[in-house]
Amino acid sequence: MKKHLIAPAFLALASGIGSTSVSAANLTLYCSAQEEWCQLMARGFEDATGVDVAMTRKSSGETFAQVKAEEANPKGDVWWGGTGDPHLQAAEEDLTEPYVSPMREQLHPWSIAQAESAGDKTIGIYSGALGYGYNTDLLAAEGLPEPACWKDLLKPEFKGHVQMANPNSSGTAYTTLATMAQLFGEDEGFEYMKGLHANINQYTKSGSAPIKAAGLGETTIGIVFMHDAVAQAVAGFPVKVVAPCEGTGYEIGSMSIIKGARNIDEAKQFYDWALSAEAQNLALQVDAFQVPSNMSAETSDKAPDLSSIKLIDYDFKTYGSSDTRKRLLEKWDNEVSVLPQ
Ligand code: S7P
Repeated sequence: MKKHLIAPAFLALASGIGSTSVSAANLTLYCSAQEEWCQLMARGFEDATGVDVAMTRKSSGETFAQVKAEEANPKGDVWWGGTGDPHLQAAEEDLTEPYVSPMREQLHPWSIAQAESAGDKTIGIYSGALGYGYNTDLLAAEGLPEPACWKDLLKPEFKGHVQMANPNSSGTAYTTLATMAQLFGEDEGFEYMKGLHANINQYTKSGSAPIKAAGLGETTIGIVFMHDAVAQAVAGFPVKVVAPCEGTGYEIGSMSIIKGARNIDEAKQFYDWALSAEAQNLALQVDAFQVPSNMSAETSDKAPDLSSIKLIDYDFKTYGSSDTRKRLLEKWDNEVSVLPQ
């Protein structure tokens, strides 16, 4: 389809008609889901519309920081994917644009609730529960007990065996921090993060990296969204997925149009398309096991069944607010990450 748009421009130039060329439309997409899914969404939109997409993949916290840094001179048009908290913070800080898509009636209530809580500056595109996964071969080889709860990860025998991302760069890791603050209360939640720190072998930049490392046998346990752990098991790695016994937090993966988007028409076109069942079904081609927000989109039978997991009533309004997110990250930087291991 893109070729069809390029053809008139080429013919006009070749025949010397007019001084302005007909150029293909463009979209700059910032993507915070997994790389393969980001690529597929970019190419899928190009195929569906003929709009050229320049896509950059970065973690959720990193993309938030980029959008904030570019506030005076926005370069991105749409931010698709990544945990909802930094999208909510971007909405509060007026970095994103309100838009009410005609596709809204096709969406689950949790997706629309996300939009309504942010003055329509963001919307839910998928959801998924936090948990962890472990390498069954490594665990057995090390003679370690099977963990089933969050608190199991604090046991001294797991020293050096646990990996998670840095909550500043990663939405997954911020969800972990916010989950502990809600599950155990803020003080006890920070005590938990300090205890966990003693067992951490590495804080990665990307949220899904720890379970990829577990699959490869580079760490025993990775704290991630459960769907990212399922993806490793489905890919054939010896990974067991755990829904922690105390209960757990979850994400509403989100999408926002960046304020001052240079290609606002294409941004809205992408936004509407990305909410369609057809676009959301692309997830199945890349083993993305999140639950889609379009009620007619398919959920893989391998996706974690959220109705069977003990989910906390995650307070997106509070933990996605600018004050709370900044404060918790600062506290983690000052009180947790600096501790000796
Ligand atoms: O891999 C998919 C996923 O878990 O990644 C997103 C995540 O926020 C991006 O990675 P970071 O943790 O590094 O920010 C989630 O939204 C998504 O489900």
